[in-house]
Amino acid sequence: MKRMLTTLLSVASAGVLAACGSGPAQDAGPAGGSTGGAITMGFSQVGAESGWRTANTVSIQDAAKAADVDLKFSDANGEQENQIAAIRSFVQQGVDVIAFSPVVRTGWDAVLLEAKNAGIPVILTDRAVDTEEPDVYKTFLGADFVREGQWAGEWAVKEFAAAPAPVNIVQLEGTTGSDPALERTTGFAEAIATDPKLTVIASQTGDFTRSGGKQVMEAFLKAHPKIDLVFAQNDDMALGAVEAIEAAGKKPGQDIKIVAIDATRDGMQALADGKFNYLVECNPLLGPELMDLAKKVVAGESVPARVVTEDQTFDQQQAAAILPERKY
Ligand code: GZL
Repeated sequence: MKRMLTTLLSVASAGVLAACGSGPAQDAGPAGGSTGGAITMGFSQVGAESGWRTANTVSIQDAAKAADVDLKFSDANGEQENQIAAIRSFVQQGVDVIAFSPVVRTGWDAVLLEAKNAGIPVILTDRAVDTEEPDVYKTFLGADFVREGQWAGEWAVKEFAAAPAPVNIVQLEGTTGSDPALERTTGFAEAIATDPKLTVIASQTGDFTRSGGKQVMEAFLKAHPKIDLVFAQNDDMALGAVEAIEAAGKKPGQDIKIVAIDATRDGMQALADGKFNYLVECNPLLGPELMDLAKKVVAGESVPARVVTEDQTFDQQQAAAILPERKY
């Protein structure tokens, strides 16, 4: 089990979270609900597309309660315009701090400038943005997605070292234009480039959802008679791929190996069951650290520009031991 050195801090896993995949976490109510906490935070969440997202939402809502932060939580249902509208609403309401997980990397300059001009600090969590505007957010809290992709690729190179050429890989990409999809693709490609017999023969977005992963994998199986490995950029798409592979009469984890990123409970179960072969964790429990950063930012304290969470990896042997205590 590898553990990436934490560049700045590890994210403490806090709180008992509902098992992933148990349906979207209850919204904390429409933006505007408040309970008179020490500071008010407007949070715009991507949506409820995956087990990871559910765990992330619960972590943020639980941490806000524990930190006495009034949380105005908005679920964007995967749409950037909904996030932009929510951020504008938070500015109009005069919240103390805005935090959000940007569904895609681009298109945020105008609304981030509006928050800056209103004197409301912004924190990016989970995903980063591309912007030319200086000082439009105070810090980024989240994982190093390139490293996650590299770890998945490094495992693939080792796993297929003795295999004959070609080793055909299909890639299930996350949401098009999102930070994790772009960077995990980069990291994985860099790692497998060390062994030319490993080739990505097909790559398509499954939008980080189980149904998306299943649909894309069904098409890949029809188009490609020899697939040796699936690299799925999250567990949910990998679990959808398992359904497609089994429906095609093949054994996931044996006929077609699977490496995925997130390591949520459902993914860890598939790893323990031998249907996945390797998992790279992306810790969703960002809530406690986000609240600490928010209080510092509102108090005018300086915070690091980038706060990278700790990741680790799991193989099948480790999965069975980990499962009983897995909180998400
Ligand atoms: C990663 C996060 C990704 C997860 C997916 O930090 O943005 O979005 O890997 C989720 O499961 O949908």
